[in-house]
Amino acid sequence: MGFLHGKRALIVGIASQRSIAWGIANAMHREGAQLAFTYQNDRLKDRVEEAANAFSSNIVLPCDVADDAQIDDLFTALGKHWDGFDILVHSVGFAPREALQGEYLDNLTRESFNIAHDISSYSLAALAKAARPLMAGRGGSILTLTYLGAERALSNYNVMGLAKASLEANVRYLAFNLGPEGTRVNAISAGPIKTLAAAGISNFRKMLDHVDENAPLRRSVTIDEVGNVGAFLCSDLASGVTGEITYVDAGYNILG
Ligand code: 0WD
Repeated sequence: MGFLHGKRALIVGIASQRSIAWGIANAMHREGAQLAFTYQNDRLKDRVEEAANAFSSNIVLPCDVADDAQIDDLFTALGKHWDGFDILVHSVGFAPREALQGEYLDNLTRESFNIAHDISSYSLAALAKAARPLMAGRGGSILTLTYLGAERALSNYNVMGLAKASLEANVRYLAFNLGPEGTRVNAISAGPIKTLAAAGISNFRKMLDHVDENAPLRRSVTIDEVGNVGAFLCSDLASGVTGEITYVDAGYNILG
């Protein structure tokens, strides 16, 4: 029996089979969790239905996390399938493409700042708040995805680095707030992986090559490696862990 047997998990953020959320869903399914999925818009609906089929789920619901009404509708609809659930995976990030190239100040605008923070950080708290009635008191777990650019100034990551720093603070404040009702909140800081979101970052290939050559393991990581740690963090095996940022990056973050 898998270590997530009997758990119900909502996966937000699958855009393709290369998505980190796909790797997480795969590991959680393998460990026995029942899964539900959301899709951002009609363009992604087929892809997400494909994921649901692959992971034996028939719960596929729309949710653009920029829209409060869609967030409310999501949990009303989910509540019709499940009277409660245990795991919320937030694998969502976005900043306007022009903000993810060149020097930080060159392409920074109030609008790109607001969008990056809204979609990449606020949405975690918005989902946690709306999910609360269905998650409270079950020993549940919330997981999000961050990146080293939250802590270090990295080329091209720019305003997304600020949004990820906000996301990491959000993890700590949510952990503090939701701990008394038994819900844990953690993040994985993943090394670079070639996904659709990564393709929006200028010179992403160069970052990936640098990790392949210099990380202690002399390679980058896979979505399955991130998925395995995500499944562990959301399981009862990690029942004492909350408010943490766990690196799954082949050790790259320890380099000076
Ligand atoms: O190297 C990487 N790929 C890393 C990614 C390293 C470290 C962290 N991350 C983070 C990302 O910042 C993000 O938070 O992991 C998370 C997942 O990213 P991913 O798996 O790399 O990217 P992708 O497969 O593109 O999934 C992100 C998805 C979106 O995809 P597109 O490509 O369509 O933007 O986030 C979803 C969307 O499906 N998304 C939204 N979902 C609902 N509402 C929204 C939205 N408004 N915006 C984006």
